Amino acid sequence: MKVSELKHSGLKKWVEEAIALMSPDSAEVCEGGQAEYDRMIQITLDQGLATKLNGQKRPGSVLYRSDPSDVARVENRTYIASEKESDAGPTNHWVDPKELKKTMTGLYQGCMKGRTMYIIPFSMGPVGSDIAKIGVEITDSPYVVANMHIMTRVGTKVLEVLGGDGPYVPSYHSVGKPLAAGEKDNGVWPCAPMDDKYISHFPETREIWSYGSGYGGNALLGKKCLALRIASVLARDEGWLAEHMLILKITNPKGESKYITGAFPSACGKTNLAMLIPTLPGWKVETVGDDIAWMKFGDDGRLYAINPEAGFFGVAPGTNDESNRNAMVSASKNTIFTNCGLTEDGDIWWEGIGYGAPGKEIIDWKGNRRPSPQKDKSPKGEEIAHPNARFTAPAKQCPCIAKEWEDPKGVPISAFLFGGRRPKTIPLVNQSKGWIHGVFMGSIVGSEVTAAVISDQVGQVRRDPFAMLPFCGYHMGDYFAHWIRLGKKAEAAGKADKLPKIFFVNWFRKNADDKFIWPGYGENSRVLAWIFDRCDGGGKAVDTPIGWLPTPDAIERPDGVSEADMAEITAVDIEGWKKEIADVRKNHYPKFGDKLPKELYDELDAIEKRLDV
Ligand code: GTP
Ligand code: SPV
Ligand code: MN
Repeated sequence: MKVSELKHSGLKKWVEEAIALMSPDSAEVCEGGQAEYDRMIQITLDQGLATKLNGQKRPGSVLYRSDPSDVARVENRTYIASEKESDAGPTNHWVDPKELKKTMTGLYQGCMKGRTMYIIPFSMGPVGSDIAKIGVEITDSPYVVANMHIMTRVGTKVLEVLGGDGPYVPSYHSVGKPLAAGEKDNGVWPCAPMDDKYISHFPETREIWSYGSGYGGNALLGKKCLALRIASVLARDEGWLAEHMLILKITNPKGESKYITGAFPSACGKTNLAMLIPTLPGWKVETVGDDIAWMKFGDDGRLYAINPEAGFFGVAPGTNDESNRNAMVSASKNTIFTNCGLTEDGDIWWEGIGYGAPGKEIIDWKGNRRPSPQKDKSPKGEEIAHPNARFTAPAKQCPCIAKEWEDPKGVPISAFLFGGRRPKTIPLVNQSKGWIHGVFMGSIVGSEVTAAVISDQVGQVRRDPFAMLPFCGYHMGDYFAHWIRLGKKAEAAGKADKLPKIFFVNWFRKNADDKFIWPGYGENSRVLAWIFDRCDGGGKAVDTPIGWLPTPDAIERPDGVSEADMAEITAVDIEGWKKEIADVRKNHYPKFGDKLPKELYDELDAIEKRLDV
């Protein structure tokens, strides 16, 4: 569709201004649909940026290799440009919005020369539903258009909902690599140097400006930029929650179902938990969402969650038929792979895929020919697939997608899980003593930094409150207060018992040999079953200084976990917790100054006292 055919006058004007600024060779409005998707893929095939995979093995699928500087989110180049620095808070990078817009306008000047501008109308959430939000992304990357087709709902149907004057989040994106006359990408992933990359958010005006990266959350602006950073600000203002959470449906052997959400930092197990195949007989898990949950209160006082996305942008390495068969099936066709290995028979390969690569040679994510790995692991630093290699797959291809996954009403949540990668101290599962204690737990989440972010901290434990450290669009202290306020409101309405119960989980405890003690994946169903029962007032538990822990026999031990192991991961490590609490008091909470809600300091005092036995 032509820009001149746009019926929304504000949108048309905004697009025309962008064209004048960015000087693309041509511009088109995306209409959605298979033909458009196929055309986008074909353009990148013609540019040598994509490889078509073997149609027998991976029908309708392609592989891309990105630039080695452009392989994950760039937190150091991500900005919350609120009017006041104090509104961005201590955990966000801030630049004065006027200054940032000036710098970025300079970068955007002529940035699409030699390229086509695509205008993507997209809906986060089912098109037309009350809870959905509309964005319009302008991009010069057909790779982004194709990914947005899978991850969001795109096209004319969104414009229809927008009508002549509906609200939308205007979102600029450019890879930041204009082409000279006659120049082509010629197989080289276009992006700008690190110091020119900007992932910027203007929370007051609800705008997103992204420049210089073509990868994942930096470029697919519906995901982290809109559905978390901008939406978290909307949620604060309007009394709801926009969270970095998976949503799962769990059904017990009696056929009773509950919905649970879980916030774990990037690459800490949300997709895997959302799709798990229980090892516990008679239990069933189905997927509603694997990364983001938007939750609003219903008239009954319960929190209802929707998944604003339409696809999975999942971590490839470590995914196999044993660990996550549902993800393997989801990505078995019509899937975009990025930074995986390419086998001789035209299929993808990654570390932990469960088998060695066929044939003599494989092409690694950098495009180099290497001997085919016989086993499914490679030495660190010499990986065939980048550790943050990803698959983009339609949610509807997931064999365990819950039938209610697109229900605009959302699903009523019974429990929130918080968690992270913690090799020590944090037990397998711990139930909060109440809402505020649960908010306290969320506020102190710590996790080893993973390859999902470009950072020199990878592998080190950092605090990542509510798994929202890189995604909260405002002051994190105000965010804690927002959570406390919601609990108090429910209490005042006599509906505190309708709030989800809050749990802390840790699948990543290690033993003295640096091996995971808990087998994880499908075996996590044992912990989910305990949580399910706790929500109904069952499940054997002991009251401890840090919360309610399962008795050593409450959770049946999986194979390979000894009685001593189980005792270790369900006990309170008093000394470890004292250090944890001291660290929160000294290094974590003071960051938030007087915005740190008093209730959380009270919790800190109380837990410290309880530990002092
Ligand atoms: P993002 O998409 O970055 O937000 O990540 P995510 O939270 O969805 O993480 P994901 O489920 O993709 O898992 C990331 C990595 O952790 C993969 O390599 C998994 O194999 C591994 N993983 C997931 N669940 C478990 C578990 O229960 N135990 C262990 N040991 N590893 C796990
Ligand atoms: C994450 O990093 O939490 C992701 C991947 O889900 S990205 O979309 O790149 O942010
Ligand atoms: Mn994520």
